[in-house]
Amino acid sequence: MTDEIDTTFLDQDDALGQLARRYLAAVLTGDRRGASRLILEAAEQGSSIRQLYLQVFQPVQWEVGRLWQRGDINVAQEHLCTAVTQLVMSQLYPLVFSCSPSGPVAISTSVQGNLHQLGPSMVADFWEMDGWDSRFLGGDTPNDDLLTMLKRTGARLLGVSAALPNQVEQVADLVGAVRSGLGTAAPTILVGGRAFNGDPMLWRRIGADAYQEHAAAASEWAMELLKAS
Ligand code: B12
Repeated sequence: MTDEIDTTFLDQDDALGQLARRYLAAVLTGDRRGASRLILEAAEQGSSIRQLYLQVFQPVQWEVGRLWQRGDINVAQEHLCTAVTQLVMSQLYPLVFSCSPSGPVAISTSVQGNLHQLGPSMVADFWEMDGWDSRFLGGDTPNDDLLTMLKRTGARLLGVSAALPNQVEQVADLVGAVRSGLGTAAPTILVGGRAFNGDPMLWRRIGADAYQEHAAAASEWAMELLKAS
């Protein structure tokens, strides 16, 4: 019997699947320049940001987690891969910022206690490319300070990420604080991340407005919100 730990996330057999395997190999041998070059060349040759994020960076990061869980790589190697991916994503920002935002403010963050940043940063970048005036706050944002920022910016959309089951309670607290602190001015609250993925109704029980599984779904869902407003 195989379970998640024995099944690679890098099983796609097309050009992007091959790129993902080469990118991971470059990072694991410490070749940051090579890893960066692979992605920038793919972007030049027409791969979109959405493809590179969801078909290269995301499965590579998941694979890194699997390799770590198996004991095949250590935390230093995971840190290197994550740091390179964050670096290369930032090299793609001229493309992410190629259109001026015309929509309302959308904020994406990891909930207080959650140190995992890449998922909500991808969500923020997709929203930016969709025309939202998007802000990514990083990981472990204190609930009180987030509330202050929501008030100051008049954000219409808040995306909150939780990676581990024990972070869901923090999201519930945040949802409660946003609703009681902002009343009718509260933004629409979308939740996501690994902690929500196993239970598609969990978002409802903690009082959020919606849940989406990945950045592409979060983007499509938020487009509908924009159209409806
Ligand atoms: C990198 C990493 C870290 C780094 C993060 C650094 C950083 N700057 O981000 C560090 C070292 C801090 C870390 C710490 C820990 N980690 Co960690 N980590 C990872 C790893 C390898 C990759 C995460 C990542 O970048 N994923 C890539 C992104 C793109 O994928 P994603 O997060 O799933 O996001 C997508 C969707 O989920 C969704 N989404 C995410 N957020 C949101 C938000 C909204 C609003 C929406 C709509 C959608 C959405 O859209 C995203 C894009 O499509 C994962 C493996 C994995 N499977 O993810 C483990 C993993 C999540 N970590 C794990 C663990 C156990 C830990 C620690 C507890 C380890 C420890 N003993 O200390 C700590 C906990 C820290 C904390 N308090 O949060 C486990 C969790 C297992 C579980 N029980 O669920 C994993 C799965 C590894 C594993 N295979 O066992 N980790």
